[in-house]
Amino acid sequence: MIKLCGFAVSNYYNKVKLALIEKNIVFEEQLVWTDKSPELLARSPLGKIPYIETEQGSLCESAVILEYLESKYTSLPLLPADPFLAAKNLELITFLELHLELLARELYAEAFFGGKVTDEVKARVEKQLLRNIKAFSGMVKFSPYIAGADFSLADCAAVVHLPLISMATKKIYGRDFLADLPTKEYLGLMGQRAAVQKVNADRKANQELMAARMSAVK
Ligand SMILES: N[C@@H](CCC(=O)N[C@@H](CS)C(=O)NCC(=O)O)C(=O)O
Repeated sequence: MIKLCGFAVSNYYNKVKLALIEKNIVFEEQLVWTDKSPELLARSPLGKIPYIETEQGSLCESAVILEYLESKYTSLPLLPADPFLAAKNLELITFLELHLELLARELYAEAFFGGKVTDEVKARVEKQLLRNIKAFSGMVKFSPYIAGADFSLADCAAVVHLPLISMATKKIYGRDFLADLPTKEYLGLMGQRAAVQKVNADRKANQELMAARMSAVK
């Protein structure tokens, strides 16, 4: 059985978890904090989560994990059958993660974890993020799913990343940089899915666990 390892506050963890649930794959979860233990580093060389355990060994990097799940579990595909359309779907995910989420991530320390981000970083992220969101806006469909008429892997990514980008930019710059996109309607629609409801409920529970763990360390 597939074991999904990591913690449910993580957007990348939840992206994989959504795909597992939507594809009706039997899996179990193992709570792993990013403590950089030798056991973790043996499975995920940079100590990042998520990773999965399979009968053949472990796999890290959520994009690779999703590709593996798509090719191994074919009965409920989350990518179009047409190779070009499948690639367009993956293009959307890569673009969102590389050019939006990874930039917004530079704000998370201050936006979510009580840390500080320098004015220099804030100014650079603002400029690049606004440019990249404009480009991203030309790629997304929201009709009603992010890549078109069908629920797909791109939705598994969008549902977990878009709210974080909105929250982080609201917190740091006082306005939601995604405000011109129909994210509210989209996330409302996604919130009707049982898989999304489960992932969100588990995230909230894990958030409390994480807060308790952090205050115990202080
Ligand atoms: N590119 C990775 C990103 C994973 C990632 O950034 N995970 C975060 C949690 S959301 C993490 O493990 N952070 C701890 C660290 O970087 O040490 C993926 O797609 O799996």
